Amino acid sequence: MSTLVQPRRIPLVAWLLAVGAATVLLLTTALANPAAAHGSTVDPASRNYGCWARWGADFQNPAMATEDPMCWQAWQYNSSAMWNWNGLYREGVAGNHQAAIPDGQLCSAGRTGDGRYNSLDAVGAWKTTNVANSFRVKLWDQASHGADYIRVYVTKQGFDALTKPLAWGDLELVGQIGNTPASQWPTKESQGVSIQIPANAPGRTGRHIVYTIWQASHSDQSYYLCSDVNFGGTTTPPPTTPPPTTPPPTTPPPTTPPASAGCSAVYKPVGQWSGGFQGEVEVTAGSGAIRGWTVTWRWAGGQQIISSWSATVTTSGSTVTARNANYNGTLAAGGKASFGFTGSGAASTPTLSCTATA
Ligand SMILES: [Cu+2]
Repeated sequence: MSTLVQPRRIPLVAWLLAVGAATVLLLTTALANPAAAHGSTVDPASRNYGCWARWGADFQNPAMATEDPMCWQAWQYNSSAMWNWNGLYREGVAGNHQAAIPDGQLCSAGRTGDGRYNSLDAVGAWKTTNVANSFRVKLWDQASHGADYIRVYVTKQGFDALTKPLAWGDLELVGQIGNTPASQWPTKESQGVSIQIPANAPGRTGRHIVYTIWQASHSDQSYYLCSDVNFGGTTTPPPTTPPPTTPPPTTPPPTTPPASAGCSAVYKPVGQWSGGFQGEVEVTAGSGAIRGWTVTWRWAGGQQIISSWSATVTTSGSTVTARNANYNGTLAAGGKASFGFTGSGAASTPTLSCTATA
């Protein structure tokens, strides 16, 4: 920017007043918009956060063109997508993410920000982070917005991220958290806070895309973040897993049959959108401990399960059977477990029945 030069024809006092007014205006604008920092997924890194972290200090190095060509094209297209790695959001979506963002534009949040992030939709060999099938997504919230919810999706096995633009139909929900104010995010960062969302994507191998939707608790601000991962990679060890549980010492068989080892199940609608919906089922053990549970119901309107988590869900005709996952079948008397799913068709509240294994 050129240095300020007093224009000749304007009297000095008028000029000073004009500059003063402009300064006040700038300050007012800055104060009205304090959340200049926002956030992103940093591990596995979002596309633009990763390009910024790897090359921000050396972004004109031509070696990037061969060593990291997807980042190179992104830097060439618009470097502000990297400098503003924390600003990949839309406002006013009102939860209708699929309506707001066309297929093929998921990684740019529907070409948000006047197209600043369009290069992130490019299909190709983005650098990946190695992850295990059970992994965590770390989200850094620089502005301490907190979250109404965070949803983590992974592409289905068979999706080819090297040749196919990402579409909503390629994704399965594999992890999520609900309303979590920033004060409850566990890690204080140099700026803001961070949280790790557990995700479980069984059956995945090789290259995939993790897609994270962060609904910030800050007006209606929704972040859409593509992270490229490699399942089963070997350069980083999988996250620490608890040691295998040894069977408990032999206990004498109970002399009386356990008290009514039943269970009950309650359906909770989570959300719905055009042509689909998401639900959660809470299972509660009866007055006795149980070692497993099965929840069944029938759809009345031709609904189909699209994806599910924390239970093994099978469908036969209109009948759905959900069995506990291996980690949430054992419940103490009155203990609770829950599982979730997304479905296609009209949202409805099914009548559930629950049977327990004592
Ligand atoms: Cu923000």
